[in-house]
Amino acid sequence: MSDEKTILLDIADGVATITLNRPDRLNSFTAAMHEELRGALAAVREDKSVRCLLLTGAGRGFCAGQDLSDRAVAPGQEAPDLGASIETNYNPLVRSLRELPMPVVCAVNGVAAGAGANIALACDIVLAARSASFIQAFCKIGLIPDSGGTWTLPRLVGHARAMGLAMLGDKVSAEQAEAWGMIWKAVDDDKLAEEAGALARQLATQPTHGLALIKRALNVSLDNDLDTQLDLERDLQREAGRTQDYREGVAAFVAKRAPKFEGR
Ligand code: T3D
Repeated sequence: MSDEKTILLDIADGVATITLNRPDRLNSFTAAMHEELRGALAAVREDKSVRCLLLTGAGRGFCAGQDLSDRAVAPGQEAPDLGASIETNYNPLVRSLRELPMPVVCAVNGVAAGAGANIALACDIVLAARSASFIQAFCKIGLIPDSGGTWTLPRLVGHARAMGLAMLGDKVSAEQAEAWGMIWKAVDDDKLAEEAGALARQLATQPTHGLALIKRALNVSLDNDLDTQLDLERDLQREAGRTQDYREGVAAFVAKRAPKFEGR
């Protein structure tokens, strides 16, 4: 076994970049990689200098979901408890990304399959290289979309497309994903790292607390009725109105100068 890190973490200019790093297995997940990723996400949460997370993959793939090499079951052998794997690894990961109080940008550098696709789609703003693709590969091995896929997909692309993608496991190109509203933007392959980095650095200069409140409001909006959402907006706006960044934003507007947000 190699002792190379399966997760790389780099922090600079207010941006934490996490790179999935098992390129020879298309960055598919092992239990050890999940553990390293949990550690990296904890470090990101604790580092007050971090105001945006950028998630990407090393090599030609973004992530091919669960590493299937230890999932083959010999006749007579008991099947692994996939529910336990989901509970321990994938669900906490998706919750972490959704709950992280800062924008999470995903730069999908290549194929995103199985849980890899749905982890990408759990991020707040998804850019994908034009050659990248998204595959709900689960149905091809008798599984169901996990990592929030059955929740996220219908919300992004509607019931009919979600059902087709989940049952057929067809490959969706980055451009198709953009056209369907599944992701923010498809970009030329050789521009992905540059564009995603610039976007993440720009977001890291913005009112981080305010962006986290936007994320909270939008992440629950499709499950709330209008009254509930109006009440939530009132509460979150009250909180936003008490931030230093709101003061700075208004002061800068009135003084006709560029704001300098501190993220609090
Ligand atoms: O088990 C649990 O804990 C429950 C949770 C499950 C969550 C899931 O994600 S289930 C779904 C698992 N993922 C898949 O089913 C996708 C499997 N991979 C593929 O279908 C294809 O590799 C791709 C469509 C993603 C890419 O195809 P292609 O032709 O570009 O690449 P390739 O040649 O298939 O893969 C390159 C190498 O990566 C290859 O190894 P080799 O031949 O060079 O030694 C391949 O075996 C390896 N690889 C790709 N995906 C996985 C993998 N190795 C282990 N696990 C993988 N998921």
